[in-house]
Amino acid sequence: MKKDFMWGVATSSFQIEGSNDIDGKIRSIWDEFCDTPEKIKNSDHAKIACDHYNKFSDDFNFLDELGVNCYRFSISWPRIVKEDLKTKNQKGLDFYHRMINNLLDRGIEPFLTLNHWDIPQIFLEKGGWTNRDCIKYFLEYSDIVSREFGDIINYWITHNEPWVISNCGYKDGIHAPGEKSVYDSLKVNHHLLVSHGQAVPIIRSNSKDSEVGIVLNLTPGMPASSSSEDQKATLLFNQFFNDWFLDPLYGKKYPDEVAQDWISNGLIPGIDFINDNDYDIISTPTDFLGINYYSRAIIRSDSISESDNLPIEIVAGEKTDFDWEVYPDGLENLLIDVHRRYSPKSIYITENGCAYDYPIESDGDILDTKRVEYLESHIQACRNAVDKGVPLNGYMHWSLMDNFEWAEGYCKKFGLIGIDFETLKRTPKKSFWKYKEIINS
Ligand code: IFM
Repeated sequence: MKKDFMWGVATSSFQIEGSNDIDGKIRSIWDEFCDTPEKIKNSDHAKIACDHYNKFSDDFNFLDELGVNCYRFSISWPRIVKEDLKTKNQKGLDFYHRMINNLLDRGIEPFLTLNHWDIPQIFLEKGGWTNRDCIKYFLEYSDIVSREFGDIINYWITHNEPWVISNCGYKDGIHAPGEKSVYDSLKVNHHLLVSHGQAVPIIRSNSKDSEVGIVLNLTPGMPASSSSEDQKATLLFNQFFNDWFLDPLYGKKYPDEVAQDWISNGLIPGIDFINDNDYDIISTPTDFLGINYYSRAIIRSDSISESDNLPIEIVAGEKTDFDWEVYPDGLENLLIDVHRRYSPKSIYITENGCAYDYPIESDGDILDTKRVEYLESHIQACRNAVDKGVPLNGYMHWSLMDNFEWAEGYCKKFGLIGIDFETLKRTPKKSFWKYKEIINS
């Protein structure tokens, strides 16, 4: 890897900070969702989470120990504005000043994400992402944050995983705000992408010489067999999951086949929410693409019966606690494919990780051997892609520590550091020491 390769870990505000109602923070859609019965496993909530709000400096000692040179985090929008979504809440901004300065003092480069899902409840009440008029509030927020931190932040991310925001939040209803409409989810996608394109020049003008990008969760689909039905289903899956975002961000239109499929199945009346200039706005050039990679998807068509289809040729290998297959080759191939088809100037793996729950041994260790294997094999996949010419400039593991995994509460553990959520004691796992060794070598 290059000498200046970015090695880091990633987190997000709502998942780790806690202190959800102090220092002037207004309510977020995730506070609301957690308070709604039966939305979160075990009725978990994030009022304390990892208490990172109070413990960030101790947590950053672990970054020093690891030897990372970057750290990806997100700003909580509801912390830094008042109910009018225009007036700054200085106490919230001051928290992030303390945090960022703490990182900079350690020589660690902060990657700042503006939207990692915990948006103000009042934004939703004004219409939220389904209402095009609400884009202006996100731009206002982007302006406030980039003015405030423009001279100290060099890496900006507009949105994290628009696919998850729209599909889990507006189509499947399993994330806040819990809506279930295919049409609305597509509108949300579109407005997220337009707001991204409009935020880029605002951030650039407030933060000269910085790099600005967006983060997509990409999951390559592969046909379960060579039948034409499985091939067709795979094409539609890839257009829905990956190309729906990559195509417009890199100068094309939304992919047609999947849109026609939704229309002919009566799921949507049409794609009638695109204004004249939108494609130009969405494809505003960026400095990097952030890719979150966890797994691949093996696609089996449901348009014919199993007995009429060809036998399955690809079977998923080992799976993590989230039931996501461990498939490092998918990362190498994805990087090569994205580079070949879209040529982003620069790519960062902004998330990659696995959910495994391991107990604390009697000597105090957490021997998460499967995470160690996952880490090593996926970093090797990155290395292979770099050797094949992909402009991959960094790898950030998800996540620094176990945290609030959205609808799954605290039962899915992604951390390099284990957290006892009763005592908040931190315990670096075997994978933590392995990652340190990899970075140092
Ligand atoms: O925890 C999430 C994160 O917030 C976004 N990307 C996927 C992670 C694991 O599910």
